[in-house]
Amino acid sequence: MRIRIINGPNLNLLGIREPNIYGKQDYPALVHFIEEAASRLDMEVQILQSNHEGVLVDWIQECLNEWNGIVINPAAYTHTSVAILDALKAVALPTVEVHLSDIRQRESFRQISYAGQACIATFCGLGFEGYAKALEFLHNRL
Ligand code: CA2
Repeated sequence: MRIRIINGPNLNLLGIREPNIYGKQDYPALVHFIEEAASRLDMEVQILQSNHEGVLVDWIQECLNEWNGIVINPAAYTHTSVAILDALKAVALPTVEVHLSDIRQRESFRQISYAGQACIATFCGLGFEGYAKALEFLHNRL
């Protein structure tokens, strides 16, 4: 099973600030964590990160006929991007949304998720573990 993992803006800066919200570990540690979780489940993953909305849309579109599912943390674009929502709807692959923090308990503008409307599950507030849960969910589902 081949899963593309797409991370949005500023996640590459993990660990440098706001450790109380996003944890102390950096982005390479997140990549390592996801690779270990995928290997335990015998899943093939490709882990990508971009700060650019259009690049994220391109990566979602490319999944068509190439990948079996998507795990996405659109970061700030979660709360603004109809383009990402439309791309997820267009490819219509099983997609799981992940957020390190619990966006439901934060500022009101973070409580709206456009991308989440095209996702079959959401894991938020679990830190890195949310990515492992997302992979397990897709593993059981596919
Ligand atoms: O909780 C999440 O995973 C988020 O998707 C993370 C985003 C935020 O905009 C979403 O509302 C929730 C932020 C990504 C990283 O932001 C940083 C902020 C300060 C220092 C380093 C990273």
